[in-house]
Order: sequence, then structure tokens, then C-alpha cells
Amino acid sequence: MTVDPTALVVFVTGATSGFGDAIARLFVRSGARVIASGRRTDRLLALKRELATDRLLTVELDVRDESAVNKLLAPDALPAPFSTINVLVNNAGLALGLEPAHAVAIGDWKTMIDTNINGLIYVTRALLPGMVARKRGHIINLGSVAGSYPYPGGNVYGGTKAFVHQFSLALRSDLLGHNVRVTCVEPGMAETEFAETRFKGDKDKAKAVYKGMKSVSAAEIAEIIRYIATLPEHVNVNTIEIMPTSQAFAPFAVHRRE
Ligand code: NDP
Ligand code: 8X3
Repeated sequence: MTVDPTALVVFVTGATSGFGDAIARLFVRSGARVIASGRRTDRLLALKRELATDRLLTVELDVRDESAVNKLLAPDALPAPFSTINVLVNNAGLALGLEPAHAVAIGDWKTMIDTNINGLIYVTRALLPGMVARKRGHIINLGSVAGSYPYPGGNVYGGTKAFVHQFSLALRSDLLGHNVRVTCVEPGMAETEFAETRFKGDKDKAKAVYKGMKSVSAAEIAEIIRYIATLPEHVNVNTIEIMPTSQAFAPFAVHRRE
């Protein structure tokens, strides 16, 4: 029997744009209760105003702030209709820069590690005990093709997503017998604010990434996540990789002497 979406309480990190925004909207439309979190409160307020439903709760959260995460997600800290979270979508994340490792700003590396790795483990650790105690839950992590396939300038971003992939599989091992599912969703190119963030607000550079091709949309990723979350409880999608049809793999690079 598939999972009834109206029985779901979904916590989404990074719900102020891109995938997170689309995931929050789709789950609300499906009848779930959704907690949409992120740093940009103006966007959270706008989402709340637009959807105008008491099945949506918006909360300001920087996932890098461990004590804020623990305070927000402490048992019974959230209002009752939202307190038994049974789906966590660890979506908040970013890439900063595309410089080679020997030229990169170390601060960018730290920010990616703090957000994509540390933020993700803080939220996961805060919510897992409740899921285990209730014998019900699903952790859905946003990995990336960058975690499997290296590309120039992908360095630490790819490294963080490789962590997300392996951590997701490791969680499956720890959670065996507890009825808590874990999925790592690994998209390729999807036009969101991702590239704009990577290129520090340079909209032209960001647009050029997707020029002349059709990328996967945030709405399509959200549909895949809804599908995974509503599969019968005995079915666990471990890893799912998604690319635009017009994206594929590069050959190995070979540096040759002149
Ligand atoms: P966007 O830039 O559109 O969205 C990123 C979201 O992450 C924003 O809502 C942002 O919200 C949030 N975020 C960033 N830092 C923090 C933080 N410290 N605390 C809380 N929220 C934070 O990008 P996408 O929607 O594309 O990216 C979502 C996820 O998908 C990321 O993990 C990304 O790595 C991954 N991904 C993206 C792909 C793509 O091509 N677009 C492909 C593969 C994976 P705010 O700034 O308000 O906090
Ligand atoms: C985002 C996809 O290929 O830009 O994770 O790294 S890519």
C-alpha cells in the first residue's frame, strides 16, 4: 500500500528557492503538512502568504547553526500538528566557485562543508531519535552527480556530495530494523538559483550554464521525491540519479607533451 501523503509531516531545508521551494509546494498540494525552512525570511513569508494554508509552517533556520537546529527540532518544540516529522528532506546546500583547488578561496570550501555536510548531519541527528522511537521516518538527502563524477572546479563541492552519498548508505545500515527509510537523490543539471550562487550573483554566467539545452526542472525533482516518499513503506530507494537527456559523461582528460 502506498503511503498516504496526507499522513506526512515533511521538514524541508532550503525551501526558499529551487528544489526546496518546489518540494514544499508539491507536498502541501498533495495534502501533507510541511515545515519549510531557510534563511531568507522574506521568501518564507511570501510562500506562506501565497499558499495560505495552515498545513504550512515556515521557520527561519540556518542549518550551519547547530544550536539553532537543536532548539528548533527539540522534542515538542514545534506546534503539535507539525511535531511528528516523518519525512526530512535535507535539501539546503550550495556550490561556491569553479576555481581549481590551487586557486580557490578557502572560505568557500569551508562554507560548502559547513552547509552541505555539517548542516545536513545536524538536522539528521536532531530528527532521527524521534523517527526511530516512532518506528517511522524517511530521510531524503540531496546529493549530486558531482559526488560520483569529478569535473574541473568541482573539488570540494563534489567532495561534500560524495559524503552525502556515502552517509546516506551508512544510515541505511544503522537504521536496519527501525523502519526508517533513507534515500540519496542525485540530480545533474537543473536550472535553479544554484549557478547564480556558484558564480556569486553573476546572472549572465549562470544563464550561460544552461544555454541551448533543456535542464531538469525543480518541479520534476520534487515529483520524483514525492514518488519516493509515497512508495509502500517496505520499499526503499537507496540512490536515484537523474540527468537531463542532453547531459552525459566526458571522456578522461589526458595532458600530452607538445
Ligand atoms: P538553490 O540555490 O535554488 O537553493 C538552495 C537552497 O539552499 C536555498 O533555499 C537556500 O536558502 C538554501 N541554503 C543555502 N545555505 C543554507 C543554509 N546555511 N541554511 C539553510 N538553507 C540554506 O539551489 P537548488 O535548489 O538547485 O539546490 C538544492 C540542493 O540540490 C543543494 O543541496 C544542491 O547542492 C543540490 N543540487 C542541485 C543541482 C542543480 O543543478 N540545481 C544538482 C544536484 C544537486 P537560503 O539562502 O534562504 O537559506
Ligand atoms: C549540481 C550539478 O553538475 O553543477 O550538483 O555539479 S553540477
